[in-house]
Amino acid sequence: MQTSVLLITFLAMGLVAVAFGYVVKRSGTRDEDYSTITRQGYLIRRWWMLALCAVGVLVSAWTLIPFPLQAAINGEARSVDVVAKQWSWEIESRSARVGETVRYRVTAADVNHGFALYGPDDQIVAQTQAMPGYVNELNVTFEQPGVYRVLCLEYCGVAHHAMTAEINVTEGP
Ligand SMILES: [Cu+2]
Repeated sequence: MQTSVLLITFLAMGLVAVAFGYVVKRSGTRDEDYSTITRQGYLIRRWWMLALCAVGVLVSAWTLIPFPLQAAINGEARSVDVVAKQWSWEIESRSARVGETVRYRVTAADVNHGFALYGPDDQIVAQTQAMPGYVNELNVTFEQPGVYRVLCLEYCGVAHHAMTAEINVTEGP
């Protein structure tokens, strides 16, 4: 992966250098009337700009509508208090059902921690800061059964790596 990225980078740099050299070689101090070319260029630029704006608006709308942090709550969410402290998690309930929405109310007892929830496939599902004096609410709708892991995502001292917990998600009503 790293090697491919390096090769692609060098290739792209080479292409830019060739294009640059070509332009420098072709440039001169000839006096010519460029007005038709300029007019054409401005026309292309205007339409290109409008097309890019349209694409930008469409892509933004398409990707922001299912905004992951504001996952819609279908019906009731169950509140679960979470307190982070050096170096463990105090989680009111360590189980949930598939399809259930849990509202984790996350705070910290000492220093800043990071509450991160990883799914059974080790992909991050949701995360929020755990801060003393604040309660951050994180709505999570569990979509697949299995063992979810809570890891601390904010370096909080020598045993930061040991700040883990498990949440069991099971199928059923
Ligand atoms: Cu921590």
